[in-house]
Amino acid sequence: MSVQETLLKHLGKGIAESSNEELYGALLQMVQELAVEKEAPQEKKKIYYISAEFLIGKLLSNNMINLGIYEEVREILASHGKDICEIEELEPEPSLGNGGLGRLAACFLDSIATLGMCGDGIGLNYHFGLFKQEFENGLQKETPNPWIEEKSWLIKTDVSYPVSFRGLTLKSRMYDIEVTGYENRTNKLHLFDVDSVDETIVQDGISFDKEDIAKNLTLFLYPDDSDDNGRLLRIYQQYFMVSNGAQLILDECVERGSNLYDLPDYAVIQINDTHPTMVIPELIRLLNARGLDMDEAIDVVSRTCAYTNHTILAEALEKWPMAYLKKVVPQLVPIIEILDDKVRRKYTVISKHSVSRKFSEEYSEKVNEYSDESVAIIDHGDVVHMAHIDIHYGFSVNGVAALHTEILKENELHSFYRIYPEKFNNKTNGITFRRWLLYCNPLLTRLLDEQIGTGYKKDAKELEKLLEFENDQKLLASLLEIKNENKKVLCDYLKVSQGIEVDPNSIFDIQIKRLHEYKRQQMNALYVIHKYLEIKAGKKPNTPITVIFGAKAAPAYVIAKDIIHLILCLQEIVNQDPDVSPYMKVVMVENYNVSKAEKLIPACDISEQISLASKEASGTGNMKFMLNGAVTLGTEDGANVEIHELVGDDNIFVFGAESDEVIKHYDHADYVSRSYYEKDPDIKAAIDFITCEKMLEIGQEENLRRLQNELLNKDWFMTLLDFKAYTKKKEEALRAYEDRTAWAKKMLVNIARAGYFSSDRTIEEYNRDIWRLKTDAHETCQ
Ligand code: DL6
Repeated sequence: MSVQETLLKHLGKGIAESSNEELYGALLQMVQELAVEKEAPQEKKKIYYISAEFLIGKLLSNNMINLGIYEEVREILASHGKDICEIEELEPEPSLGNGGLGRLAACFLDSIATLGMCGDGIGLNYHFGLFKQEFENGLQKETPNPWIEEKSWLIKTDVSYPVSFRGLTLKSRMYDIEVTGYENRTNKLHLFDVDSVDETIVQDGISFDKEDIAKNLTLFLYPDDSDDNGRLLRIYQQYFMVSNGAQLILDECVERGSNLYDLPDYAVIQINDTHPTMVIPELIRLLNARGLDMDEAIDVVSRTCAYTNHTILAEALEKWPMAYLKKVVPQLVPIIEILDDKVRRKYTVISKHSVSRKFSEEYSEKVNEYSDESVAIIDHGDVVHMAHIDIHYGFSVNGVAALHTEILKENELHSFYRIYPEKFNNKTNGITFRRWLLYCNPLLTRLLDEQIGTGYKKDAKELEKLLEFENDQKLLASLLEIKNENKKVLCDYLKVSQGIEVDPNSIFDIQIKRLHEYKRQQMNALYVIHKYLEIKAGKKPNTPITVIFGAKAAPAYVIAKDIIHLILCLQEIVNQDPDVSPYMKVVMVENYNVSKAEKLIPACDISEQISLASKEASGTGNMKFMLNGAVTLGTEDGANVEIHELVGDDNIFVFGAESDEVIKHYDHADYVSRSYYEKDPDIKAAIDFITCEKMLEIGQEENLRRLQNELLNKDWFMTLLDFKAYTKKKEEALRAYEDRTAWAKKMLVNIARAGYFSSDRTIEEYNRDIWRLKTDAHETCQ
């Protein structure tokens, strides 16, 4: 049956006579049907990617691209007077993630299927995704973000497991979302839920009864954990996810022929950050219940699980008080105690008894450093360090960019690295080019197809063919034209969605990411103030600049919300000042999410990647911008370092303290932000402005003073350390933009060198070094 016939079958009437809602429903059904047809036989060994977040974004167009029918459908619709973009707008975005970590998981599922690997995702079916952000009186307001409609991608299955908590057993329900690879097989994302969840208990924004677990378990992604009940709820969620995952994995492996002793031949479980860490003790518990003795179970699980670390921020490395675990999952407590005991006994042995004298002398220093405490699972305060379970009882530990992995090895996880050097490896993150080029930038895709052929869609390194055209004036002009077109589209969108008018001929400088002090949106905001003061003083830029932000702040993160308030105040002051607005505009995009990123990234000239060096594990936005021809303005942090190496000094703007210097400042506790304020008049002027009369007229004094005070007296992420270098480099970038041909060359080099950051490359590396699935000579199940 042709695509048109299939569509008509689901529609039950003519295309022209159908509403966009009807067309959306029919397309969804058609795509699901085609995806199911691409389900492939299960292989003997399978990768299970377990994650609290899968930031999948809208699926309709992405799936149609992967199924190879997007263009055809677009044309069929157009021939009946229907616009595919309007239909896409109807799809609610599943915001089942917070940021890079969740989006990475979604890109990885796409690549696993695209590379023909047998692998599924395991997560939770949150009824409300990450909150919807609204701006009210210059402040962020959070409201629920529902995404599940009658017609949805979720397929209800019969799979259900009992999950027991202390005094409560719930029966789960598994829902599946089909994950179709680009011109390849369909895998699944399994999302677990409970039928008793009740959306009506949510009141007054995003508050609800945190103790009614049967009703609230899968209501929200990352429920507020600023109180005990919120923290307990997170443990309930995590255990629910891993217990279901573990039961599913064991059942599937047995079905494929495993006798459980040989589990590592049938499954590899990639633990995405520490939220799913309890899968380790849970699998041990289940294997023990199914007849393996404790040592055998621990050995089997240790050869099946691998861990990815996504952060070095101490506060983001999860630790749960034993008392909480006892309250929620007492059945795991004895197992965690055994795991801890084994580590402690081993370390006493290694460090004090069973090593030769020579070894002990050579390592006497290290022995001290290997204090039982630093690598222990349960510390003396009776707190469980989740990452320590992963490292001791997983067979692989990876960081997500070269610099990040080095920092893990040499600093944050150094004690572990000395024990298990063979476990540590790097897997630099990647992004799926299907969504972040083919879908979001059709103009650039078409140009690439014409210029270098379509091979890059399967082998991203082929983008390098573009380098041959570095001096091709026609191509360079086309790159500029496409950027300009994309900027115009964004301008229209900003006008319609937020009523903000922006000049498409201005330089689009964009910082979109979670709001966190280490990412330093506050430094960019201080730049806006600095520039505002310069323009007021008569120093006008040749080309106007539009500074665009998009970010959500965690509801309980006070300073992050203050930074949003500062940006919103600046948006008002700058855009309404007739002396300044012709030269600079500020835009804070409301409710930044994947769909908005898809509109913003193709329109960007300067990509702001300005985290404090050593703090951003990788970043993936930096890769998306580069692929779409934006030039990075960034610190030597995360994957920026690799971008720098790939594009060379001429095609990136790098500034600021490097990670070694930053780490020294932390070690010596010698960074004093106030001294920068006192020494430098520009810094002083920018900081003082935060609470100037004009600001206090439109802003909330409490928020502005608190932020100013934080920057002056704490500034944990060293904004003022890098501020001067940042403004200087930004001016250099703005000047460089004036030479349009030279800028177009920078764009070209960035696009051409982005191939390395395809998530297909990342997944090939995971498979080569960690998962070891057979991708060509398939081994089938028994
Ligand atoms: O690895 C994906 C993504 C990285 O690109 C970001 O640099 C990193 O911040 C993020 N990590 C997290 C975990 N917690 N924190 N903070 O979201 O992972």
